[in-house]
Amino acid sequence: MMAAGYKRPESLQKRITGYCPGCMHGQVNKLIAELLDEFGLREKTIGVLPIGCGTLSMMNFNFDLVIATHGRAPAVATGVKRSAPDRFVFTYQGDGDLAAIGLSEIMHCANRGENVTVIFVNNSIYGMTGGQLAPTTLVGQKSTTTVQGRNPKEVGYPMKMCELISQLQAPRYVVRRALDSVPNVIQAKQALKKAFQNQLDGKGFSFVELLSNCPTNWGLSQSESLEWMRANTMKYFPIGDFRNEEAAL
Ligand SMILES: Cc1ncc(C[n+]2csc(CCOP(=O)(O)OP(=O)(O)O)c2C)c(N)n1
Repeated sequence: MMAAGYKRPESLQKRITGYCPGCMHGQVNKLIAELLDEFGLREKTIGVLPIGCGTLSMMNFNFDLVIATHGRAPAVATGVKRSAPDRFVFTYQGDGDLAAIGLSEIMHCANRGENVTVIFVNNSIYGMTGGQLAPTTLVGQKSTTTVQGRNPKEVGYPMKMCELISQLQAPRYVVRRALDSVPNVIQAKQALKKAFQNQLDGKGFSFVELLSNCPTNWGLSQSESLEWMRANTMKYFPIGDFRNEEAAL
């Protein structure tokens, strides 16, 4: 008899992801798909994808999707959710998409307290386009547009999106987790689960930031990139709960 092992979630297509070896986008895809299966939401879900490596998720997810490029995902998600409130609606966005091109959309969606879930994959670089500076690139971190490392005198300091969004009154759940280790991935899944449940309960806006890696553009192996995250990214962007309220404001 075969031992029971891992079963691919129905919410994932039967294919190998197109992500670079060691990139955690594939892990995030898997966590979302597992949760949609666990909640029985696959046929009720409309995911809103960004521009960036997150766009490639369209080939991995096995449920309805809209692609809203250049940071417009929170605005499109607003329209989808308001016109079809019985659908489960989430956005999936990188840091260039969400914190640069789409800064206005995310802030206003959060400020309106829309009943959607935003999943923010922060790898502190523009991954898809070849490693340019992002709003979240760390001070001193090299990118193809800051070859000497980020200099705050020229391009400002890295932006902390959880801290900014949690200053607003309406958001219900604003948390940061990291994908550097198995225990932290399990914590990330718990946070996504809570954010999904909030939407099902009609509680309003949830924002889950997941600190991630980009081995290709950081020029590191997977294990080196995870070490680098622990030594650098996670120091500047502390994991934790920035807003986690039981009662709606
Ligand atoms: C108007 C416009 N500007 C820039 C781009 C190029 N572009 C595509 S993806 C991307 C950045 C994506 O970076 P991020 O959101 O950090 O996601 P990642 O790929 O790292 O997951 C950019 C700038 C574009 N396609 N159109």
